[in-house]
Amino acid sequence: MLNTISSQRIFSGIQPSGKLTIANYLGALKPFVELQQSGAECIYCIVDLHAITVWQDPTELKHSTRLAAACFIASGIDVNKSILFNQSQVSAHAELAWIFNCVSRLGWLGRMTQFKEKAGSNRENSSVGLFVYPALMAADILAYHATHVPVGEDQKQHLELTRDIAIKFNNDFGVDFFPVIEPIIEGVATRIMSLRDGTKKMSKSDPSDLSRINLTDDKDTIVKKIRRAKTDSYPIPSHEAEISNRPEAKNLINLYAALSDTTRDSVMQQFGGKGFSEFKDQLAELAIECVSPVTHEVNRLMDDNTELDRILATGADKAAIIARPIVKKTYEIVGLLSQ
Ligand code: ATP
Ligand code: LTN
Repeated sequence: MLNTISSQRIFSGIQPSGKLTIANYLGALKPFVELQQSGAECIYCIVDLHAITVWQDPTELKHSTRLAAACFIASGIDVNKSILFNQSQVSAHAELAWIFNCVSRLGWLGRMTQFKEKAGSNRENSSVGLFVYPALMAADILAYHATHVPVGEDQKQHLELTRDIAIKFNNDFGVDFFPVIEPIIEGVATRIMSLRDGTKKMSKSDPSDLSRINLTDDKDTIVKKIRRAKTDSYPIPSHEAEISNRPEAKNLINLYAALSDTTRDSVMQQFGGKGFSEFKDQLAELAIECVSPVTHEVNRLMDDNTELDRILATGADKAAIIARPIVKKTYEIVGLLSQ
């Protein structure tokens, strides 16, 4: 897939809702870099407007936004090849989101599992922004007429909604204006699970720091977190058939496969029948090998906020040049008078 899409426009986003994790790296940043290297036009966005759909401390939000930018660059995003910026600096996102709020149906948004999970039992008290989150996400993508969107498995439903919004807009107004996007969800790392609970996805906003490996964790912390990762009392499975009701074992095997660029099968061939202790030590080594160079570069970049802010502002200027005429044309199609 990756080498057949060099003439397409890629868009994706990551929320600055905490410190980026190894799941964000394997499920998003690593494929983002591969796409950049394939020669596709790539636009990557730190989606701060999405982050504030749940409470964010203002000082921490600024820090997390710069930290996310540093993680993109440290992972290999070259700001001279790809556009990197934060969402709130390009007003096209919020403007188009309003139009899409008027195109989306309440029923569509009410079916979104991310909303149900994040709102939990306290739905009445969740923000309206959290409910219309997917319409803003559609605006992010369609403001650039992006064609392909690399994401982890958890975003599949939101991308289907983006397709529905594009189709409904085009039908309602009798135009062929917004593209029907293609998701890119590939590889073994599209759904890395929590280290504390193999049925929950690893997430940067999980209250437990032990549930994840952050891209800023040092070596000792990584070793500690992997040693403490939940497992069961059986040996490591040897076949796919033995893995289905063992979510924690499956997750660690997946993580190992993703970090060593191999398949689950070959990991099971190597470790099947053994205990978890030696496996965990080797897994920790692989995780350190992956995370350490990124951490080192992130720390260097975070010493210079002015430079990070300059990079994001330059990216926002480039992004706005693409998005502005698309929003202008959308207004015209809808019948809004504008200059
Ligand atoms: P939050 O906890 O604040 O919801 P998150 O850690 O789930 O955040 P996002 O910013 O929502 O991360 O997602 C950024 C990208 O990382 C998306 O493409 C998403 O699909 C991917 N991603 C997030 N979690 C995982 C995971 N556990 N495994 C693989 N990919 C993931
Ligand atoms: N909803 C996504 C983040 C996100 C995104 C996007 C991803 C916001 N806008 C546009 C791809 C394209 C998430 O929670 N991971």
